[in-house]
Amino acid sequence: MSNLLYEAQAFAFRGAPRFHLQQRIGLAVLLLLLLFACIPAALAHEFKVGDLEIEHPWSRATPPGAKVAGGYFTVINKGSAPDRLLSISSDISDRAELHEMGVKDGVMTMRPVSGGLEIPPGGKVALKPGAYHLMFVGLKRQPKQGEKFPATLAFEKAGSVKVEFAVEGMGETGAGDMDMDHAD
Ligand SMILES: [Cu+2]
Repeated sequence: MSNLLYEAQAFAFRGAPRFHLQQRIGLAVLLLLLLFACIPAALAHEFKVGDLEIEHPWSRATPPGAKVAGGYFTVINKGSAPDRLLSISSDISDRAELHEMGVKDGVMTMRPVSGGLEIPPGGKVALKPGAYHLMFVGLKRQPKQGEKFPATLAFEKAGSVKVEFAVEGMGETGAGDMDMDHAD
C-alpha cells in the first residue's frame, strides 16, 4: 500500500467522512445558490434598435378582471444624441401609456408623461415600479405568469422595435424596488 493511500485511509477513519459529508452538503447548497442566482440572468432578455438597447421588458400577472398592467424595462442609449420613447403598442391592451410617479401634497400620484421620455446619450432610463413605467390600459385579457407577450416601442430617432414582455408573478416588485398599486 502506498504511503498516500495509507494516509488517506487513516484520515478517513479519524472521522473524516463526516467532515467530507458536511463539505459536500455545503458545496451542494452553494451550487444551488449559484443556480438560483443565475436564473434572473437566464430569464433576462434584450432587444436592440439603432443605438438603443432595451433590457428585460417585464410585466406582472394580474388578478381576474384587472383593467391595467404595468410594464417595465431599461433603455440604454449607446449613441451620442438623445432619443425619445414616443409610444408603445401591444395587442394585450387597448393602449399603453407612459407614466411617471410623483409626490403631490404628500400623496403618491402618477401621471402620463407628455412629449415622450428622453433617453440621454451615453445614459439609461429605467422604467420600474415606483418610477417611470408603462401602463397597459384596457387589458383585453389577463397576462399570465410565465408567458411573454409582444409589444412595439417607437423611438423618435431609432424607430420602432418589437419586444417581448416577460410576465412575472403578481407580487413581483423588480429587485426590491418600491411598488405601487394602480387603482385606475
Ligand atoms: Cu401607472
